[in-house]
Amino acid sequence: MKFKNCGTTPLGIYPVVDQAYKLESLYQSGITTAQLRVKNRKSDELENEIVEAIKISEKYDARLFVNDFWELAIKHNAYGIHLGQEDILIANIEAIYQAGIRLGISTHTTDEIKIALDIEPSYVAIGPIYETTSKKMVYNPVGIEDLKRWADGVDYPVVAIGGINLDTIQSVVNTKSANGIAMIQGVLEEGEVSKRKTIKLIETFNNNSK
Ligand code: 3NM
Repeated sequence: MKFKNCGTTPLGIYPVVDQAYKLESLYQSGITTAQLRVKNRKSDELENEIVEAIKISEKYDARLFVNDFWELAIKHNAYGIHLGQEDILIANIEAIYQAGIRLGISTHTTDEIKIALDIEPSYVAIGPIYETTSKKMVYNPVGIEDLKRWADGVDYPVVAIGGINLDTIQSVVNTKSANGIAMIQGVLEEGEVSKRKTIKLIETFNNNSK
């Protein structure tokens, strides 16, 4: 099938947010890729959040991936959709492809990577690189060495995720394996977007990935 690529600019620092309004200050700080990951919301609120996130992202010409809600993402012509391993079993992959929407897939093991590669996605996310408290995890952290090893076998952009923040990012950047580095807590301070942290993270990514 081969899903569309995400262009030649690396995905870079890739924040994952639960509310659309947080995108504005991220994009103002230089972020070019983000994900809207909404959990436990009523359906009308959910759709509003998705519409709002797409609108803000278009204003900044940013690459927004909608987590899970692929039907709403198709309806509102999102740039991309991000799916986990359970989601790819139930989502209509063909419909996403036909809509011309990019697709990113989460993986946590080499077996899951094989499953993702069969779908020929726009990127493959590998995680959790480090321990994370942001999501209940049944997997051990992948670590830096396996990230490198696994990414070597992946002919698509790799997104590293899980426990990456200002303290840990340098080791991930040093692998030169990550086209994108996704994070929830890393860009936040007391639950709100920290422009200071975001700008530092972008600098660290850019200084080392040239
Ligand atoms: N997915 P933080 S880890 C949403 O490994 C998510 O698939 C992961 O949050 C995976 O940056 C994760 O705060 C949480 O650790 C990432």
